[in-house]
Parts: sequence; C-alpha cells; structure tokens
Amino acid sequence: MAERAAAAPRCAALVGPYLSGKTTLLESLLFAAGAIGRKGSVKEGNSVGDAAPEARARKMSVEVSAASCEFLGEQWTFLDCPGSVELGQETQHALMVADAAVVVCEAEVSKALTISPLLKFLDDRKIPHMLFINKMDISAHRVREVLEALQAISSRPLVLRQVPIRATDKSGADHVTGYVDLVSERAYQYKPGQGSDLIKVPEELVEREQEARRTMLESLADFDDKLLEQLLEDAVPEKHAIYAQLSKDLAGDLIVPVFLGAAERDHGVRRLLKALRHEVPGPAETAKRFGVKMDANDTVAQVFKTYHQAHTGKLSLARIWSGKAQDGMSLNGHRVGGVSRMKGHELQKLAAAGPGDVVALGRLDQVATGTLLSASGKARMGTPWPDRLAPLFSLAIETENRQDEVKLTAALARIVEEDPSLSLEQNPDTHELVLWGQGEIHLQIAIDRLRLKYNLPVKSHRPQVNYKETIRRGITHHARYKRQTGGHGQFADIHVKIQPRPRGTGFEFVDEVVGGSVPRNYIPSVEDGVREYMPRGPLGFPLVDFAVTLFDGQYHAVDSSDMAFKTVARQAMAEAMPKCDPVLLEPIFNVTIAVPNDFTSRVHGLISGRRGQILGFDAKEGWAGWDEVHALMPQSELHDLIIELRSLTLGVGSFAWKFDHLQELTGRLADKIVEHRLQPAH
Ligand SMILES: Nc1nc2c(ncn2[C@@H]2O[C@H](COP(=O)(O)OP(=O)(O)OP(=O)(O)O)[C@@H](O)[C@H]2O)c(=O)[nH]1
Ligand SMILES: [Mg+2]
Repeated sequence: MAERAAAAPRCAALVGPYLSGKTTLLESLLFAAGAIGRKGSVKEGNSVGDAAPEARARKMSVEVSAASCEFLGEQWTFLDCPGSVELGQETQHALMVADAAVVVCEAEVSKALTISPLLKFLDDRKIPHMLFINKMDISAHRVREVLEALQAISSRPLVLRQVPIRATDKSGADHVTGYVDLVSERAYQYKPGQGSDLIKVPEELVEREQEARRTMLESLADFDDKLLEQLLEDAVPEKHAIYAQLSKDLAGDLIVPVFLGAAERDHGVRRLLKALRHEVPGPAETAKRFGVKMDANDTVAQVFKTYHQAHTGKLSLARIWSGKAQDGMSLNGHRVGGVSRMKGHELQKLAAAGPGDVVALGRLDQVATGTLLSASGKARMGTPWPDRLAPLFSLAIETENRQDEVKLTAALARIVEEDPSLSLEQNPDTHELVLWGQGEIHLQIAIDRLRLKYNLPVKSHRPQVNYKETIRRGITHHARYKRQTGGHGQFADIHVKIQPRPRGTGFEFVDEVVGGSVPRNYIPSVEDGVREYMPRGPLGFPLVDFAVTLFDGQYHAVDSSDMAFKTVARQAMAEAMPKCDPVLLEPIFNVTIAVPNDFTSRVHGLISGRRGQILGFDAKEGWAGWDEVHALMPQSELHDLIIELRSLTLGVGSFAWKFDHLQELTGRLADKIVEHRLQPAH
C-alpha cells in the first residue's frame, strides 16, 4: 500500500445485537493497537468498556463507552455501544458522530433478523458500515448460510472480504484456523494474541476463493463502469483500484463489507483494524454527510453523550467537527471546564483537541446530549438529531427511606440527563412517581444506578392503571347540613340534579337557582364541594362525565357559610352517587405494533389474548418486509406488552401507543378491580 499522510482522528462505533461481542472486540482492538498491554474480559469484569458498576454487575454494556487510541500513527476513537434493544438510544446517538459503524453480529442464521432495525437506521442516514461476523470459533453455520440470512435483511449488498480456512481436529470437529483475504488473495493462519502468519492458499480452497472474489468484484462493478468492463473482458483489476473502489463505496453506504473473526481470540481483529484504517472516511466527510453547517474557522463540536461521575462532575462527550477545543473557551456561551480523551473510565487531559477528536468536555452544566456546540454559537446540523424514543415500559418507584425523597428527584434528573430515553411522570390520579423507559432491563439498570452510584435504594412496582368511573343514571337529591356547635351553628341545604354526560365530555356544574334560595356568593362553594368529592367516587376512582345542576336550596342568615355549602355538596354527592348506577371506566389505547411480516399472525394472537380489538394491518411505510398492526387495547394489558412482543419477535418488535378513550368495564374483571380498590388497606 502506498505511503500517505496521517489521516485526521477518526471514530468508529461498535454496534450490533446484545452479547454479540462488541466490548470484547473493543478490548481486542485496543490490544492490537498496543493501547493496552494486557487484555481484560467482560467475564472477569476488567475490560476497558463496561467500566460502570451496573455494567460489571450484569456483564453487559449499559451505556456507550469511548476509548481512544493510536494505531500506526493515527488517532482512533471506538464507541462501544450497548447491544440490548432497550438501550438503543445510546447506539443511535453514537452513530450520529461516527465515521463508520462496525456491526458486530454472531455467526448464527437464526439471529440475523436482530440487526434489521439497526441496518434501517444506518441506511436511512447513509452511515458507512461494515459487518464483523464474530464468534467464528464456535459457529456451527457455514459463512455462506450466515451471509445469505444477513443479506435477506440488508438493503445494501453485503460484500464478503474473506473466506475462512477450516481444519478438522482429532475429535472430528470443524474449526476456523485462518482466512484468505479476497482482495490481496493472501492466506493467513490465526495465532493467539499476535498477528496472523502468512501461509499459502490451501489447495482445496482455491476454487472457493476464486468464486468468492468474483462475487466481490461483481458487487463492486455495479457501482463502477470501468471495473464492469474489466470483468466482462476477463481482465484482472489492479489491487489498488479495488481498494479505492471499496473505500468509495463504503463512504457512500453503497456496499457493506463483511469481515470474519473471533474477538475473544483476537482472530481477524488486525485485519479489521487495517480495513478501518484504509477504508473509513474522515471527519470532514462525515460532518458533510450530516449536513453540519459551519464556518471554517469556528470551533464546532457535537455532544452525543452525557456522563455524571462522582470525581469529575458532568462530562459531555463530543466529537469535534472543526477548530480547536480548549479548556476555558466558550461554546454556545458556556465555559468549557477541561478537555480530555477517554479510555473507558480513564481520562487523559489534553491541552487542546482538533477536528475528528472525540473528547469529554467538562462542566457544561447547561448543555444537553444532542447539542451542536460552537464558539460562534451559529453552527447548525442538517440531519435531524434522533427523536427521543417513546417510552414502552414503566415502573412506579419510591425510596426505601422516606427522608431520601428529595435526593431521589435530583439523582433521577441526572440519570435522565445521561439517558434521555428514560423519563419521569408524576401521575396526578394515582400519585405515583412513574419511571418510563424501553423495557424491564432498562429500568432495572436505572434502579441499579440509583443504588450503586447515588446510594439510594428504591422499591418498584407495577404502576396502577388510570381507571375512572362514571354514572349511568341520573337522580335528583336533597341534602341538608346542620350543626349546632356552641355559638352560632352551621347550616346549608341544597337540591341537585345529577345526570350522566356523553363519554369524554367531562364534568359540568350548572347553576339553575332562581329567586336567591341559595345566595350567589355560596354557589361556587357548592361547586367546590362537588369537585372535592370527584377524585374518589363510589367505586374508589375519579369520577368523570357527569353534570350536577343546583336548582334549589335554603340558607340561614347567620349560620350559613362557604364551608357549610361546600360540606353539604360533598355530602350530597356521597349520598347520591352510589344510587346513580356507577360504572368503572378503563382507559383504552390506540396501539400500533410493528414487526417483520413473518410475525404478523402471532401479533394478532397477542392482541386478542390481551382483550384487544384489531383494527387492521398494513405494510410499514419505508420498512421492507415489515407490517404494522393497529389495535385498540386496554391500558391494563399494555404494562408488559413489550416484554411478550419482544419474546415473540427475536426482540425486534415494537409498538407506539396513545390514549384513545375510556370504555365501560363490567362483569367479574370490574368487580375484582373495585373490590381491590375498596379494600381497607387502600
Ligand atoms: N466464543 C466466543 N465468545 C465470545 C467472542 N467474543 C465475545 N464472546 C463472549 O460473548 C459474551 C458477550 O461478549 P461482550 O463483549 O460482552 O458482548 P457485547 O456485544 O459487548 O454485549 P452487550 O454490549 O451487552 O450487547 C461474553 O461472554 C464473551 O466472552 C468470541 O469471539 N468467541
Ligand atoms: Mg458490550
């Protein structure tokens, strides 16, 4: 390969399904680059990625970890992203600054589908990406089969860059011992912890190698007329031309190169690192791809992750698009308190960082993840920042120790700042503090964080459903309140008409008093009394959709008061409402479930099994091979819907929801809910 000037610092995101080996790959990449002397592992809890205690405890990544290193004189930052579908927002944010993504997946046919939403995200934004098929050491499938399964879900052509060399051991088991590189046509034998040995292409592989090479070249020829001509004439294209074409097609997200390996054994990792070095575009091209509008001499940086750490305070992880970021400078009007490179939890202070660098900017207290910072304050981003993921799962939480409540609010604010796909709701009906997120694991991680990082143990439980109640029958009622206590007494007397109102029209208070039987100034007190009763009707739930008309009453010149009229109104409601045929109302949501169409019929079963009503289904716009099923479903059935939906769909199914209406609920289910509500414990 020809000598070239060192490229600007580049950044690659390691993404892909849960437990596919991204954090292990990061460790191996850092080791191969010489950035760490000894390899740690996820199992032993000493890897560079996953340094947070919540990650160590679960042996999974819980947030993005950044690690910068130098490889052959060039600066790299790898962003090790969590694979769990519940932590997808982290991955999306990392991808918004990366020059390329390495999609790490397992050599498993049945798991191919799991990368489908990720590929969609990458292709929608034309983010260059390659596949690293990991765990080749334990794969039971042929590369060809895995590739076929992956190709079925990739809208871009996959271009295999290596073919494996296999050998049979004494027990008769088949192992990958090396690979043939399809561009250089060189064969390598893996050696643990070191660069592979160059060997002769094994005799029996020559034919397969030739065929795979031809397939690779044909894929490239689709994007280059000259190459197409050469292939048609059976001419052998030059290697440097092939490399140039590969870089160009990767940069344009036209093809997806595929590499093979086993991160845990360092197999194929140096090859991957070299491919990154030669083929990944630099920060200037990436900023252009994202449509960053900036002045050449401005300092511009994109914040894509926020950390709160005990010893450093707030850190805003940012990619510098242009200019020089320095301690003490002002970005968007905020003063930068330190610039450091990260390697897991290790920080290395820098005097300044330049274009392409990924650095933690200290103490930008007012700056949120997703902010494009600039010295001028004028830089703008073209590609919109990904939307905050809509919440899918919730738990009501409370501190184990009552005196911690104030601390809880502050800690949760930080946790939500670190992970915007979490949110909080103070439910006005049930008075619960509800934590919303993407799934059960997502919330458990947040709860771990409260305990481990903020020393705040919390209890969690399934949130209550926002049941309401209404009446089905109207009556008129007369109520009188009279007390004689010492000096002057209390007196109020009213006649009210109570009537049901149509669903969704709420409460109405009507004043039909004539001739001053209830003086003007007491009428608002009557309404107040009625409203005071409303949060807890005869069935124990908030009352909605009814009208109270005050049409007559009596007062006493001395003994009547606002308080007396308020009390009599409350009393009237308590006496009359149980006679108005009260009925429970349950919230019904409009739900849209999105799944690959192989699963559509299962989703129908899922909906009907949860008292849902299917409204119809159609193809999901912009998502080849996916359906959307529309349904009405009761809120009480939505709590763990995402859990069952994911287990039915290899984790890729998701849903959107919004409140639709309240619907009467009668029969045994309603009786049980009311009975539970009216228990003395409540
Ligand atoms: N056999 C084998 N196991 C591997 C390989 N790479 C990783 N593993 C194992 O796979 C498991 C998951 O590895 P991680 O590196 O934590 O995977 P990850 O993709 O970072 O996981 P998440 O970030 O939680 O999605 C660990 O037990 C690793 O030891 C490999 O090449 N071969
Ligand atoms: Mg990981």
